Amino acid sequence: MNPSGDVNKVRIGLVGKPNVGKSTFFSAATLAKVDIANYPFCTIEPNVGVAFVSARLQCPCKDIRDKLEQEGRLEPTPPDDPRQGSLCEPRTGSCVGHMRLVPCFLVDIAGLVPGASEGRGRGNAFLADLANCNALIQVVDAAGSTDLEGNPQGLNQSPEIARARVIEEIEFLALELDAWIAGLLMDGWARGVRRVQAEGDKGLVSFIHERLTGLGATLQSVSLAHDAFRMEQPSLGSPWDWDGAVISSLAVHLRKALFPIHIAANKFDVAPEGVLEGVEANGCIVPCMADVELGLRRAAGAELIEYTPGLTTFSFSESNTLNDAQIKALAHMKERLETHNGTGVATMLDTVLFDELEHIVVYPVQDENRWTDGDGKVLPDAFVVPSGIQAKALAYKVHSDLGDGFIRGVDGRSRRVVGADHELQDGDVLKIHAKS
Ligand SMILES: Nc1nc2c(ncn2[C@@H]2O[C@H](COP(=O)(O)OP(=O)(O)O)[C@@H](O)[C@H]2O)c(=O)[nH]1
Ligand SMILES: [Mg+2]
Repeated sequence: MNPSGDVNKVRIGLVGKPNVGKSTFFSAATLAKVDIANYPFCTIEPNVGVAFVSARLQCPCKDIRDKLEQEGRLEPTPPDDPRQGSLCEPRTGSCVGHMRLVPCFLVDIAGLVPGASEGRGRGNAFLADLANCNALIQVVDAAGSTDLEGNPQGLNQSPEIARARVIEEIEFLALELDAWIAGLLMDGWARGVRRVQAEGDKGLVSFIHERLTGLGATLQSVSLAHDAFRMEQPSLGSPWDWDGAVISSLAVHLRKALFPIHIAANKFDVAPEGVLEGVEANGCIVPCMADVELGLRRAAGAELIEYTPGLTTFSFSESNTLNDAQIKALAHMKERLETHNGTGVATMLDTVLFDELEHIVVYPVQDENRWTDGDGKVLPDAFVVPSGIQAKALAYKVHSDLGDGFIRGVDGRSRRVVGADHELQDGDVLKIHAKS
């Protein structure tokens, strides 16, 4: 899959049949008391929002504070500090208690209906939306309370029925993607196999690659999928003779390589116990309660409670008096939060961004001593980038001029000079020197 829009931001798509809680998940995850003025195109596309995800490591402003305190230049954080010690000045997102929030785009992709691959519903527009994301989360109804079209089937399902529905949902999206990929391949198959005659398997792989570049296929991913397919079916003859069924099974391998689908097992608060036992996915599976997360974030926004997304509890604000209905609703949410170890919404995004996509957070600065930008702002930028990114590639993400003129980097902690191919680690602070 490949990114679009702001190439520096990860784009995560939410997909699933109707009525599973996609829009609820989207609203909860994108509801933040932060200015989104920096993301103009989010207001153009109503289904695109910014979700703030907590960096896994403490913000480097912790190092600054520790050093200043040691040198006696700064008093320890007072207990009533609203920023709980943070010293940085994030341009986007925020940082409290050295917990730095970094942005990623979230897209609410409606339109998964049976036959999407044949053009039903939003058809190709739907599939193109999927291909435009760096990662996909399929929201499923873990309670089994809806059928494939989203029609309510009642709560209190047995674990067996709910599990069967969840498996059916997961397979349903996979089948649509398989059919779509198979269709793209069959379209030019005759032309493709002619190249096999001339170039052998290599020709086939590059034909598939060309057909699927719009889906973010790389030569390497296609080649791996092709090898796995050949291993599974070693005695196939020439691609000339492959029928639709064979091409479809090749499409399955390609789909697995191109579209890992991470599962948000939503409505977990009303799901029967053990529903996810034995359920398999081509990605991670995280139990979620999107509506609880939405309720908590709204209550926190209204300053009724203090709640940090991702945590397993919250506290009531002292300053606000609650009416009986609010107390009852919040007590109910608190109980659900504590029995299920959090709502799963923040965990889901954290897992997809950092484990599945293997991204890290790095901090480019202009002054390697003070960790500031040209205006003296402390650690203004936190970039979410693929793990193993090299110094010069990061320079390009900051600004193309900085990449073109790259001379060297300086590691903010060790003050060591690093070259263009220096690989960055999570939490690194880097100064980039470039010809201007
Ligand atoms: N019990 C429960 N209901 C939920 C949860 N998340 C969403 N819902 C409800 O599911 C219904 C469908 O939600 P919506 O976000 O509109 O689904 P979409 O069609 O997939 O976008 C709404 O009535 C939500 O309140 C959840 O975690 N638990
Ligand atoms: Mg919706």
